[in-house]
Amino acid sequence: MNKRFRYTALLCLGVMLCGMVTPMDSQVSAASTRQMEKLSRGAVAVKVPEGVLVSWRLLGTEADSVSFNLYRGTSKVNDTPITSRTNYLDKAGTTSSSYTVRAVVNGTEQAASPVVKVWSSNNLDVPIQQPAGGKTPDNVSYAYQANDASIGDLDGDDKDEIVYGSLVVDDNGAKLANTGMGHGDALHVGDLDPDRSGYEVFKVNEDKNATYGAAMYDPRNGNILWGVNTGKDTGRGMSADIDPRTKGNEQWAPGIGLRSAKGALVTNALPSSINFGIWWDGDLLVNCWIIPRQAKVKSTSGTIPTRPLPICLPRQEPAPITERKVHLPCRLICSVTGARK
Ligand SMILES: [Ca+2]
Ligand SMILES: [Ca+2]
Ligand SMILES: [Ca+2]
Ligand SMILES: [Ca+2]
Repeated sequence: MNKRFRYTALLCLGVMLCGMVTPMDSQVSAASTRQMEKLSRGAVAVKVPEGVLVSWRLLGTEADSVSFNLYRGTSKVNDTPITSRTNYLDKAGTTSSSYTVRAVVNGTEQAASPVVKVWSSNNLDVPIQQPAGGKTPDNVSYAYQANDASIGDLDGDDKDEIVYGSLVVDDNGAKLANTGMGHGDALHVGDLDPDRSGYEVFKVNEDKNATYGAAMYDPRNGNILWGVNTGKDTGRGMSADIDPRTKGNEQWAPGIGLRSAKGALVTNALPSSINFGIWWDGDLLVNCWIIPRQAKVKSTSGTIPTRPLPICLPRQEPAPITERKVHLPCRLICSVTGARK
């Protein structure tokens, strides 16, 4: 059951936060020494054509063996405890329904979560506060943008480092690493290669003279793990686990094809989107987000392709790339109301 996928309803939040998708691993180890935020069950109920989809968090402190009961008012919705996911489609739900979730541990139902009502809209705006700019000590002007940086504990010392372009800044403000390859329009930080300890960064580079138009590197020291020379401004790049045939994330960008976490060429056929990924359909593979729709990553038949094929499906209704740029939904897609495991 530890392979089960638990997720909340997709919430494409209108947060203009970040130009870099940062699929950090949200799994929390109970043994971690990092301070854990005390989170509620985080239930969310949204109206869908088939009823009401209710989703909730699996807490980082909960065992894989936990199951759940879902209540609409005082009526239990599910026949047997929900064991395979943290969401449930209540076909009898309406916009006036309200829900609670109860964990079941060793056959005993736990306390009910706070009551939640069905959202009046299936999206949630999260406004941000942009700090004012200023001058550095050496009198250089600066301003903040919400897409400036990604963060994570990259060196394992339980403090967060900052990834800013090719630079990695240690938690004390000192340089931790720098690939020296300058600016890029997209980077991804996470455990992209589970065979290597720690996190990896996959980044595309704008400088056509950069050694690599796209490269994966170790953020602890800037060492390039693999890269592809494209000889051009490589303005788009994605990293997500979209193909179960190769372990860990796949990486793709114009001019590099689809690459495994080790940099091996999987196929030259690029997925139909190089913008965003999202866990959408309840399994462990990431789906590509294409405006105004999301496309399944896997074969629509549910079987694993036996030969290299474009992985993101469907590819019909292609939008001109300029249109896709204009219609990017937001700068960051993430689960802020739930958790996956
Ligand atoms: Ca750290
Ligand atoms: Ca550090
Ligand atoms: Ca790794
Ligand atoms: Ca994979």
